[in-house]
Amino acid sequence: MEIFEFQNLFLTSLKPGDYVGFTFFIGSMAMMAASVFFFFEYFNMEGKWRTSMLVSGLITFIAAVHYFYMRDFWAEFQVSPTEFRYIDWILTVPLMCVEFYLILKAFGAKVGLLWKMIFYSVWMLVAGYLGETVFRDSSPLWGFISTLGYIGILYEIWLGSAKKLADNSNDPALQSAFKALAWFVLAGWAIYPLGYMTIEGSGWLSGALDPSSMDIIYNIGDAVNKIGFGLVIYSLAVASTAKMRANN
Ligand SMILES: *C/C=C(C)/C=C/C=C(C)/C=C/C1=C(C)CCCC1(C)C
Repeated sequence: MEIFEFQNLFLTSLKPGDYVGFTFFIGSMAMMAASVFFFFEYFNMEGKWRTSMLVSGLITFIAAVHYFYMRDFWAEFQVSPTEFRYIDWILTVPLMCVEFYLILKAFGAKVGLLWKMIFYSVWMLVAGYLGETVFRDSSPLWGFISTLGYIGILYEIWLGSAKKLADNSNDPALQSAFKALAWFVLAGWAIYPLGYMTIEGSGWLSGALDPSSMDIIYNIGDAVNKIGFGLVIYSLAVASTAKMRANN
């Protein structure tokens, strides 16, 4: 019995030419490796930077666990694992908002800003989920509703209060890291709507791209954004920790 289950765990098949399956497999390994890295680097940081490293590690770790499920689900059914995908996002995107809050906290960020960003994220993801599932035929409408939430987040970090806090911080290291994160949200997160537009039938790109491109696009987006975001936080933490040690 035990041997049977053990075998089952490794019987997931990855067929030649299954590029979506490949990206799920690579994604799960990349997320796992990034988590180990961020968790271990936690010990090299000072003070508040430890919390930021922990959150970076949690983001990739939550993604890694979901990627293991998504990889197997895909291998078994060759169907998008939409539920696992959105459960992952609804946990990890708010944690990315927490990263913004944590780096701005020392410069006066209030919890209200965090909740506002989380609200926009949840709005964006719930609308996207509805467009991919129950209201698939009207996916452009739900994509539009979702985009309003995305614009809310963009507004906060490019023009709104988050941007102002960064500008007023007088900390060049913080400012350049904040700018890099803001670019991830503007350019990196824009990868996701492209994947969404491949929804068969109603998606604007569904004539041009195969529906299976959706998962490849989402998987690329996740690798770029979750690991890239964490690495920006990591470099900021390294620089600030070095400064804190030099001042002591
Ligand atoms: C780690 C996961 C991340 C950073 C996921 C981000 C997801 C988005 C920015 C999704 C955005 C969408 C739209 C703006 C419109 C179409 C529907 C979505 C949900 C794909």
